[in-house]
Amino acid sequence: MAAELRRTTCSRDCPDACGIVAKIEDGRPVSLAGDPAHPVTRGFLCFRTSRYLDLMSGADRLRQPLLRRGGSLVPVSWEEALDTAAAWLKKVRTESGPTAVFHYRSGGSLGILKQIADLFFDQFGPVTGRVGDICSGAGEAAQIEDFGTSDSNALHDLEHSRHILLWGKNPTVSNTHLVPVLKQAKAKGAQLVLVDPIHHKTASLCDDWIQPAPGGDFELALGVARMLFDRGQVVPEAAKFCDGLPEFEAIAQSRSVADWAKAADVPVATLGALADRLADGPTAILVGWGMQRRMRGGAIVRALDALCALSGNLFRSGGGCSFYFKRRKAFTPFGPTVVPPRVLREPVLGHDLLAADPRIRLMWVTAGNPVAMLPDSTTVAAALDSIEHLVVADVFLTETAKRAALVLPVPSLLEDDDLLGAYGHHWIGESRPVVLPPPGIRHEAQLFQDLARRLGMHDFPQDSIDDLKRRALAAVAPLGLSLEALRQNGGTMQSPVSGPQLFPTGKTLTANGKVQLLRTSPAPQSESAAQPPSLPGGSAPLWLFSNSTEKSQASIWSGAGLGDHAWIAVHPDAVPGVADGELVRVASCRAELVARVRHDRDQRRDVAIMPKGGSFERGHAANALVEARPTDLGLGAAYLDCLVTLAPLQGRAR
Ligand SMILES: Nc1nc2c(c(=O)[nH]1)N[C@H]1C(S)=C(S)[C@@H](COP(=O)(O)OP(=O)(O)OC[C@H]3O[C@@H](n4cnc5c(=O)[nH]c(N)nc54)[C@H](O)[C@@H]3O)O[C@H]1N2
Ligand SMILES: Nc1nc2c(c(=O)[nH]1)N[C@H]1C(S)=C(S)[C@@H](COP(=O)(O)OP(=O)(O)OC[C@H]3O[C@@H](n4cnc5c(=O)[nH]c(N)nc54)[C@H](O)[C@@H]3O)O[C@H]1N2
Ligand code: SF4
Ligand SMILES: [Mo]
Repeated sequence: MAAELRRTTCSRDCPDACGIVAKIEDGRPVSLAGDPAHPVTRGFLCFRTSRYLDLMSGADRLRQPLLRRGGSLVPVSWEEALDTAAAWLKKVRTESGPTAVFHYRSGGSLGILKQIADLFFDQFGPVTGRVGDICSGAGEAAQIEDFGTSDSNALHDLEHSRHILLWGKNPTVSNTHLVPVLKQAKAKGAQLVLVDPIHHKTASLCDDWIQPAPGGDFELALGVARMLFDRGQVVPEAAKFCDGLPEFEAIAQSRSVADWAKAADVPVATLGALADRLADGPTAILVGWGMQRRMRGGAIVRALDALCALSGNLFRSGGGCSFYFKRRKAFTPFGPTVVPPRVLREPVLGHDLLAADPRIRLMWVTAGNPVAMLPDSTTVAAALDSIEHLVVADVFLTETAKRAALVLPVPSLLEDDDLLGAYGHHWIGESRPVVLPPPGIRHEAQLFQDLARRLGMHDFPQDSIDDLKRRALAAVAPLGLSLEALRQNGGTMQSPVSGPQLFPTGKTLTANGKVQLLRTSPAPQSESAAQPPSLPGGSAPLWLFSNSTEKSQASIWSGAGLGDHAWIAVHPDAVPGVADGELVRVASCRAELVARVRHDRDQRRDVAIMPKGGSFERGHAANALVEARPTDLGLGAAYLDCLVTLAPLQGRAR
């Protein structure tokens, strides 16, 4: 039979929302490629999704509902699974009220129809909800405070930049399809600068690489701000379009340039060079998501917003301070429709679950693996284990699903049917099943429709998937982005509600249209983390980075995975007497684990790097080490304010 090409859109929690072309032979997908016609995907996929077919047919793939019986999870029919879920939901609501139910939805799929789950729990309850955002909470809150929104100029506007500052960003790994845009900007003369305490592949793309102390970005930015003020590089109109200018200037003037530079651990000349690049605009600042996962994360992003505004780069093409592309902007939301009567904080979820009074009796997890991915995995795992009815809907049998009383299998990203916005560009995509899911799998919207019928929820939408998509596109269909138009355009169209520039009229979206500058200084970075135990023969405390890796999407690994031990990368001088490849004890104020050392001469001596998404059960999880603490703004999680010590394993086991 001839091969057929079918298109869909990647729904993973990734800025790129790629167009995927699946090659189908005899009804089976045989290979995946990037859509060459998609203006951002440009014909290639990342490591993790190009190998998705292996995952889909792998051992951990869920193929039918599982119910806990006599201690183990056994396959059951959908009838039984949904009858059970409905009975539990009813019982808990009747006996303890709807707030004894907690719905936790993470970003495993960015499909907009996943909001149906929120709508379901609003209508069933309202139940206890989640507040905060461990992913981008601090940065978004910072930008909303400063600019009234967190969104960006069009992606390809970067081609008009003279300088692009990649501030704490590693697009080679976590935003792959930005790389060709950066290369194009470079070809047009732009200079690229990376600001990152960690050396990584993206450095090789850049003209300059600044390696500040971990979390030293606030001091670095304020030192640059002071230089802008001192050298007359603040644009004269700044006083008109900013509120809080005297207060911000007072922070900048509170220390000498030399002091700021010392606190950031960079040479004074580096600050001057950055100030010059900002003054020689258009200069775009691309703010990564990593460094706002710190106690001072909000303040750091606010300082970068200020640099952009004061140097006159906010309202111009080729400029901007881009943290996020507002991926839901084009869609009419399904939820939230009510203010939840009670909330639990995502960054400290383990604690809040255990402390909830009245207690949570039923927790429903949609598209997340909190055991592996939330800080302080041990407490999260204990909290989940304490719940009477844990229901998990997922594609794979994750560490969270393994703890569940009921597991509901949902379509994989190649079987799903949904709409996607992106947080790395302004295109909208449709996902359509390129292959039918196995018979034991049900679309997540249909799952809630079936459940709603069982529970007599007459207001819950029972529309077809296509009609749900039409509802989501209701506001943009009159502007040309209807479902039909999307299909005629190969499943991808530019959002009609996002233009080339975010602030084309010189006004922000704050109440008075002005930039609201940061007015107070945060506590020093040195106060951000609890000291780890001092281990005999061990290292000094090192800042633990748990960064994205090419081969995994958070806890979902493609390819061979981590093997017996997670790796931990350090400078060869960081841990005395430990050779490359040796096993070490890694200890934080929370826990201890064993990992295999990788030496890397390009790293600072005060850092250690582990993968972001290691397994908790296998002792690979950085999150076992990370203390659960909220960021200064937006209830993000301060994942990266974690100090660890490393020491050789006793007996030198290898
Ligand atoms: N391959 C892959 N891609 C992904 C993901 C994945 O798991 N795997 N996850 C996706 C998700 S959920 C998100 S939110 C994004 C994540 O996007 P990011 O969090 O931006 O991803 P990382 O690649 O981990 O890059 C973070 C960078 O911030 C740097 N950094 C950390 N602390 C500091 C600091 O104090 N100062 C400075 N200047 N830099 C600092 C780190 O060294 C690292 O290079 O990526 C998405 N893309
Ligand atoms: N140490 C450390 N921890 C971190 C980070 C870090 O940088 N360092 N980064 C944080 C960030 S940025 C994020 S966003 C979080 C990510 O945390 P999570 O969102 O919990 O990450 P995943 O492990 O990808 O879990 C998502 C799950 O959703 C499932 N899934 C996929 N599609 C669907 C679907 O359509 N429906 C349902 N029901 N399930 C689906 C996937 O199979 C997967 O198991 O991790 C955070 N944790
Ligand atoms: S995970 Fe990201 S880069 Fe990879 S295919 Fe999906 S959208 Fe593209
Ligand atoms: Mo994220």
